[in-house]
Amino acid sequence: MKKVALVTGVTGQDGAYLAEFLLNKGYQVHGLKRRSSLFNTDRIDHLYQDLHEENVNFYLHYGDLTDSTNLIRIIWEIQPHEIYNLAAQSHVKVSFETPEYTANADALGTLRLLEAIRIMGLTAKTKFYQASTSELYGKVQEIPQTEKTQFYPRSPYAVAKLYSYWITVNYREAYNIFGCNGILFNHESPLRGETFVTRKITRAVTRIKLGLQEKIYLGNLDAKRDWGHAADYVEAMWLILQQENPDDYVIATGETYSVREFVKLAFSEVGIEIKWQGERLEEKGIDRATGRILVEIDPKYFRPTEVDVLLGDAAKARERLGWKPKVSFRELVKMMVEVDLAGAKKDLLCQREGFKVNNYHE
Ligand code: NDP
Ligand code: GDR
Repeated sequence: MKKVALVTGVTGQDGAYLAEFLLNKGYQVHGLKRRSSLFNTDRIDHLYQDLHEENVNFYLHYGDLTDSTNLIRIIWEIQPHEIYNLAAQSHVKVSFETPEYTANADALGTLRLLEAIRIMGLTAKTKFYQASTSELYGKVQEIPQTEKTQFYPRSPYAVAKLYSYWITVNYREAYNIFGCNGILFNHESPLRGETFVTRKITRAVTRIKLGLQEKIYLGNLDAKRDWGHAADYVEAMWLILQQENPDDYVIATGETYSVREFVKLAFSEVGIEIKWQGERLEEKGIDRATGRILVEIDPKYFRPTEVDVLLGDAAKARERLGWKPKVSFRELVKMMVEVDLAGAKKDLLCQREGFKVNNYHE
């Protein structure tokens, strides 16, 4: 009998890596995807299986975390052994602009899934993974952060995720659901959404290199993050659900770098050496060789409340799950730059052939 998994957020960065990982492990994978006016399955198109063929193991279902009856029906139909709740409005800055929707999807969405498990009598069968986040730590209470560090969320996103963290713990204690939180620190990849800072930087750097873009506008360069690779992190999600007892785990690399350091390293990957000049809003990143300004600050990218430093201690995951990250910070930056450089070269070709190319500053 194949194990059956439901992955919400399957069209996102982590959903794509996790679906592939589970298929390789022999699972039957069901993914929840939202209806959209454009195709939104780019990240998982390579996993597509024709439903008319035999031995299909990958299915997509239309759904939304704000729609209880839809979730109940899908869970009832597929009777999953494991649910990975990765769906979320996952952009911290956007959550300040859409706080109510963020709470609905990121907080109540989790409750809807847990309630579906409970009311359909699946508590003994269905294990539940909640995509919790280092954003829960928010305003720094302790460095490094462990499973025991106090939470202090600093955005509507993080507050919604705080609810999800605790409702998962509560359903574990109240109803014996095998519910677990992976408290994952930032993880990136070439599949990262273009408006998160790492991908925004690697895209811009490669486009600047090829003359497709003049400069990049960023917000807070001082913010420090513990950045790992998404493929390593989805393995941790799976390991968390394979343990004898449900528990919560920090997943992190144990290294932290500033946004400024990320920018410098990404530029150096394409042979450009950046020097910094000026302070705060006036700070600029200048090409040492040509004197051109390549990085400027735009206050619109600052957040009303910021998370200054994240640095995780994944000792518990190391000891109990046998998990450790494989990809280093340098390798991650290099890999993201390489993939974006290939994309930028394609765009350059299109431009030369007369197609329009967009510049992204978001
Ligand atoms: P993405 O933003 O790349 O993906 C989010 C996914 O959720 C997409 O598939 C999106 O669909 C879907 N989604 C959004 N809203 C809804 C909704 N209302 N109903 C159903 N689906 C919805 O995020 P990541 O893959 O980076 O992250 C996965 C999860 O892990 C998220 O919950 C995130 O908050 C959390 N997390 C991420 C970390 C990271 O560093 N990446 C760190 C810690 C936690 P669509 O494609 O249609 O937009
Ligand atoms: P984060 O990721 O908020 O940590 O949330 P993001 O990449 O958006 O920001 C990281 C840091 O960079 C600073 N920053 C900018 N950020 C963006 N997006 N754009 C900019 O131009 C810019 N300039 C500076 C930010 O202020 C911040 O300090 C991610 C998401 O994946 C969450 O879903 C997840 O929970 C956490 O990581 C862990």
